[in-house]
Amino acid sequence: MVAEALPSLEQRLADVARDHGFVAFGIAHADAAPETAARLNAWLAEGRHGDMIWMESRASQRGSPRGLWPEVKSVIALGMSYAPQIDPLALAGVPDRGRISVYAQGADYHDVVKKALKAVARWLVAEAQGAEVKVFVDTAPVMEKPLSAAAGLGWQGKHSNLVSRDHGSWLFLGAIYTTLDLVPSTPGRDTCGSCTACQDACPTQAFPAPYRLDARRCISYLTIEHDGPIPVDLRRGLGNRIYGCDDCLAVCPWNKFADTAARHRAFLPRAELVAPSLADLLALDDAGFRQVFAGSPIKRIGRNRMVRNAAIAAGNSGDARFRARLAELTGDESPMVADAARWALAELAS
Ligand code: B12
Ligand code: SF4
Ligand code: SF4
Repeated sequence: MVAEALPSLEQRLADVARDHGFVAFGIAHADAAPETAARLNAWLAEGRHGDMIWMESRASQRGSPRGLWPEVKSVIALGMSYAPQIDPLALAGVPDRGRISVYAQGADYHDVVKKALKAVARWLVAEAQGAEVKVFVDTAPVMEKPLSAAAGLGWQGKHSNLVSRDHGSWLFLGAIYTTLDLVPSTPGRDTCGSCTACQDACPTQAFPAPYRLDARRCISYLTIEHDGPIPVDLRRGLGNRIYGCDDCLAVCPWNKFADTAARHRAFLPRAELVAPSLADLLALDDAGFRQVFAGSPIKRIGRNRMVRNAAIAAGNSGDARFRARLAELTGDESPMVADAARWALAELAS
């Protein structure tokens, strides 16, 4: 009797990843994206990372998997869907509400993706004796987008994020580095063609060229990462975006193929984060902030950045009802909140 061949390790790994909520899976050799380090270094040399000093402090480790871990042979790239069921741009015309980017309306993806990565990695270690693994999502010095493209999950679009034929712009990425020499997948192919929709949609002209982002002008950076006053010339461009921005992602034509049913249930939006009232956000103190944003990735920006962002959105609203609260905030203990409130009052007066 002929024994039936077991599916390959790579196939079983893909199946296990799917069981743990990953809808996109691929494998790349550790040296599959050799141009990445030079591109990262050029970006850093131009200062495009702004005050994200953590991007430059471990650049040699970030630039290539072997820079971080010399023994790594393969990168397993994984994607979890957070595809929205409603148009992320729908709130653009509702100025007394704040817009929170889709990725932050549900549970914190760092927790959800990390837990699933660890489960997949544990399976691999048990299955392939002697395999060593390290798991990463977002915060480690790992270039998740070019590695995912090399592993066939999609391609880096002109907005620089990974676009998938099946899931559009809406994948969280994670990676498992391993000492195993796995069979690589076919790399993704750039299918942007002559489209420029993402570049044209950016409210703050944050793309000096296709595929290149100047983070210092990006609303995601300004509202989340940047701790200080937001440059005055960019404040109107924020509109009512108070945490992150989805515009360049949302206009991508490939989203029409995104399978919204593939969204991981942890990323279902929390009702209070879909269209929060600016009046409520302007009223937040530290304890109130922690209560509303517990369990959400938003919690890490703290009350001051959130109220700064809400004050700028109030200034952009044209709604005189915000004046009284903004006047109170001009005396806020946080200088950046007070500054944003003064600017907003002047905008409303004009
Ligand atoms: C720093 C960072 C940011 C910064 C800078 C973003 C950026 N584009 O670099 C800020 C705060 C602005 C940001 C914003 C967002 N981020 Co972010 N961010 C990161 C982080 C931590 C590192 C990214 C990085 O390495 N940047 C450095 C630059 C140099 O790398 P790069 O963008 O890949 O640049 C490439 C191109 O410039 C390209 N290139 C250069 N020249 C040329 C020429 C040609 C012809 C070509 C083809 C390419 C090319 O080569 C470079 C190297 O690959 C990653 C997590 C991680 N560890 O990877 C998440 C990550 C990229 N972010 C993510 C998300 C979701 C977002 C937001 C959508 C959140 C939001 N809604 O507000 C926005 C999107 C803004 C945008 N258009 O990029 C996801 C993206 C998932 C995906 N599907 O791609 C990631 C992967 C987090 C995760 N684990 O899921 N982010
Ligand atoms: S996230 Fe918004 S601000 Fe940043 S590049 Fe995209 S459209 Fe521009
Ligand atoms: S909007 Fe157009 S150019 Fe931008 S990533 Fe999507 S297909 Fe590419």
